[in-house]
Amino acid sequence: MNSTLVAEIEIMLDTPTNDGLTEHESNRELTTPSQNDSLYGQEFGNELQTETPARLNHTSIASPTQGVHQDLLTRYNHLRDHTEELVSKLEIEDMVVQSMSDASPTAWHLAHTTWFFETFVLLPYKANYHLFDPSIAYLFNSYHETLGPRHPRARRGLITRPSVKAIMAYRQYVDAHMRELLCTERTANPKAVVELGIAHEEQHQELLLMDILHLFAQSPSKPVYDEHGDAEQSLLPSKFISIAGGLISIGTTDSDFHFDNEGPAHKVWIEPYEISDQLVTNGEWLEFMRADGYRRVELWLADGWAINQVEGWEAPMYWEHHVDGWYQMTLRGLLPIDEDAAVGHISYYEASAYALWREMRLPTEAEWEHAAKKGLLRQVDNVGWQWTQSAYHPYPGFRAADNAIGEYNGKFMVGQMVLRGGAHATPSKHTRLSYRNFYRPEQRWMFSGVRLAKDSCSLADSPEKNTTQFARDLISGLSGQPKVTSPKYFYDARGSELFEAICRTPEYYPTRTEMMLLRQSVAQIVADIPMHSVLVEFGSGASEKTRLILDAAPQLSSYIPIDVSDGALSKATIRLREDYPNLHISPLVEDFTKDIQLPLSTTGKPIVAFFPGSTIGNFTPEEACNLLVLWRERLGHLGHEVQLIIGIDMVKDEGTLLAAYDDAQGVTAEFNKNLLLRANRELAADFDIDRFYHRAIWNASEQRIEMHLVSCVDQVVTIGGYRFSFHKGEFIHTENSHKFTDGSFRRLCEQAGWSVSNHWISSPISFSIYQLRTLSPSQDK
Ligand code: SAH
Ligand code: AVI
Repeated sequence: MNSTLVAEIEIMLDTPTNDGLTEHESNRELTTPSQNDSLYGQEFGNELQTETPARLNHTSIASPTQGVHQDLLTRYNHLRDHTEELVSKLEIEDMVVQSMSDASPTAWHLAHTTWFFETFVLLPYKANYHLFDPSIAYLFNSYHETLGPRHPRARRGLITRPSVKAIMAYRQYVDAHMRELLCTERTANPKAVVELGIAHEEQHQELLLMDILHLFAQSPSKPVYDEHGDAEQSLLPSKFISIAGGLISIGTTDSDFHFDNEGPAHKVWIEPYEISDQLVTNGEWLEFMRADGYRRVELWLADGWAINQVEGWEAPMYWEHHVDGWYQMTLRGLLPIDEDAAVGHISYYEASAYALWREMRLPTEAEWEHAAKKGLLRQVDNVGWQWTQSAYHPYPGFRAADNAIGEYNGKFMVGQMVLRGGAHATPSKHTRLSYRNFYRPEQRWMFSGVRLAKDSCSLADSPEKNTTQFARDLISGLSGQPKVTSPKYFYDARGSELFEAICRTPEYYPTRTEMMLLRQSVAQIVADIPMHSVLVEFGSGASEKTRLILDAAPQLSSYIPIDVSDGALSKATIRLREDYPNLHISPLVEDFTKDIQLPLSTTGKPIVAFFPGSTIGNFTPEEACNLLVLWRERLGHLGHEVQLIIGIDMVKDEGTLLAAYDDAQGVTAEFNKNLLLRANRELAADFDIDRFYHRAIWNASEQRIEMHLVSCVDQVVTIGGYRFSFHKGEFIHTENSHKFTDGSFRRLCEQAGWSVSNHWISSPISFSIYQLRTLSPSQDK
């Protein structure tokens, strides 16, 4: 496999003990004759020369206490066992054949990975270590010219001796010495190089499967490697996620093992974009084929078109057309195409043509990493590697170390494209969100798929297409009398931060009161939650209240926070994933008033919906009723049982209410005005926020607090080419916050078809939590 398999290890050497022993293997010699035969699957720098251990200086990998490396030993054992498990499914005859020059025989992988440990760990670190066989380096050293003569890559399939049996004996010999080394107290610490060796062999585990698949695909008998092997995952309906542009940071800041090409972390400017949460499917690819995508020159990059012509591409690699339709060679043998599975074995050129045909594009690696770190993507690293439209180049600030490793990286950072994620064949825990895999654009024997992206429709770019929902809603809301806006637009990243700041003001009692009530009553609240329930939260924000539920209800198996604020959602998701590693968290950036599709994995599981904060109060009674009906119908159809735990703010004295919505520090005022600033930022509007002031009033007849933004003067505001005039004193009605009595809330529930099964009220009476139930579909006649 190709990723720069060079950890941030600085190995400074002036007197190598084994002169010239370096490794650099390429798995990707070019297949087209016009291109030179430089190999680009970099696995290890040619500069990683063995040396006296005392000279090893590991810069970015924390040194453990020297001595017995129990953790490393366990990982080493697991690694080596796993490789042998992978090859146990093969016959000896499968192991020596090389099906193309990019691929290597299994026996070669087995020996080469072993040679790596022998050369870079045992020789420098193990006293009195004797080479198993001095001729091995010539055969199984992968790459470097500087090492002197080596066996040509394209002729690895001609190596029948050492036999597979002898190679296995070589593995055992090296394993025995490695185990001894890792169990021995030492002064020099081999951890960094062993880590590298582990990552190196993990890459070969995937390569081995790629190469076996290629080999088996050539065979008329279409052998099955593993009939129970990793199935291509079936997909849920995919959707595009909108992500705000701005200055973001990518690259690793991790002190754990990583390759040097993953850093340094640096800033990247991205424009607003949309990215699919899932990969393109075989079914979608078939549509491209039916639309003659492979024959339409206008969709293809020039170099891609040339290869397409020469090789006569008409489908992804490993697809075969039979009388009854398309089949695909897989590790499970030749199978009919599964239209719901992700398409694989796609070259960059095909991916790019497909994206163009869909009038989209591939994501840049910055866009990919940003979305993945926010936790917004599915099929991140367990289905297929995903092409990005980013060329593989050094990150800004990347400096080749002044040893040969650094030199090696620099020289391979050209002519290849970055893939992100990971594949079903990638060993688990091998990849990271900062991991940069890379291949040449024409290659397709790896497990490579496609994730689409597109530019967000910008109002400034296309004034006639006011396509963003915010623009449409704002323009329509300001066109009526009185002028209104939806409170859901408060919550961009800044708005969500301001809401959290409101919750900390002394005047805003609801959050504190509800938290206290939850703490007091949580045992009762969660008492009826069945095993393996799914917690679905509407308007989850920072998910702080949720933690009380999660802590008290370990029987919850998954959590689906839903929020329009992707900023708040992604921050909360990252923190929750750290704190609740066993909980399956699937965030959804959605408007919960819409008909949201929950992941199919929730089907049949008991659903517990959570709607705290009295956010229901931000809807008019009619809207609130519609919302409760929608959830009853939708959630009721998915789960056997549904309950809704909902927080309700109660009617109380006007002074307390007004103070809560007009706090002395002005945080609520800033929250309210942020709506105008958001319109300026996202829609190129020209609100002068100093010409509006925040107002909160108690509307006694409707039993609600209203928030307004009042115009201080006569003025005209422009939004995306539309002009809105305000006269002095005219206001935008930005939010309602309805307050309830026990009676008014119970009536609402009844109207919406929910029954109250329990409720808890704060003392003094200020805030309530209700547990509502609906009948399961089977009971619901
Ligand atoms: N549940 C949290 C946050 C309440 S603030 C708490 O109780 O403290 C309201 C949250 O609902 C915000 O995070 C906001 O972004 C989200 N929200 C408001 N309207 C929404 C809508 N229509 N769809 C999805 N999320 C919405
Ligand atoms: C989210 N929602 C319930 C809050 C409320 O109290 O209506 C929003 C808010 N508006 C101003 N302060 C807080």
